Amino acid sequence: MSVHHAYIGVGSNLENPLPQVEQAFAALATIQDTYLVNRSPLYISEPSGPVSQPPYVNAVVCLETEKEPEALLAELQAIEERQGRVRTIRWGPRTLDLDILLYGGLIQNHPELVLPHPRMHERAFVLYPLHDIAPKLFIPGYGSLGELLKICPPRGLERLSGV
Ligand code: ROI
Repeated sequence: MSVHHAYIGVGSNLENPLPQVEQAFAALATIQDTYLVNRSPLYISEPSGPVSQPPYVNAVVCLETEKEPEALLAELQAIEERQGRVRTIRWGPRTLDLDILLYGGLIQNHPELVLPHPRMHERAFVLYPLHDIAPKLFIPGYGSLGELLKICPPRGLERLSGV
């Protein structure tokens, strides 16, 4: 059984986002054959995308897991559902969004799960919290996290101190 590092993007902008994200950390820590290694500070971020909606709370978590990517994705979707996620409009607001950003050095293009996450390299609300917990990370296909940060200003992004 091999162990992989998986980085998970966490986001919420409905129904009390701060407790939603804290509850998600707790739920991620209970996944079988998986260990929660680290979590980033929390950030408040302006919504990106075409739909007008409230600001997000965002963070990134590092997991060590024996689960295969698709099995891990199923666990994340179960947590989203338990926290009341309703999939309505694309790019719309959500109580909880859990995205697999990276799964070790894996590159895959399956329709149900593209790795690395196809938009992570241009999203400040992903790159900055990721850098807090893994500053030396290399994103397969995109380059070093440090270089990506240099071309992605932290616009509309505010780190909450003390968390
Ligand atoms: N914008 C921010 N700031 N944070 C998110 O987590 C987030 N998630 C999304 C879209 C709608 C693209 N915008 C976001 O899915």
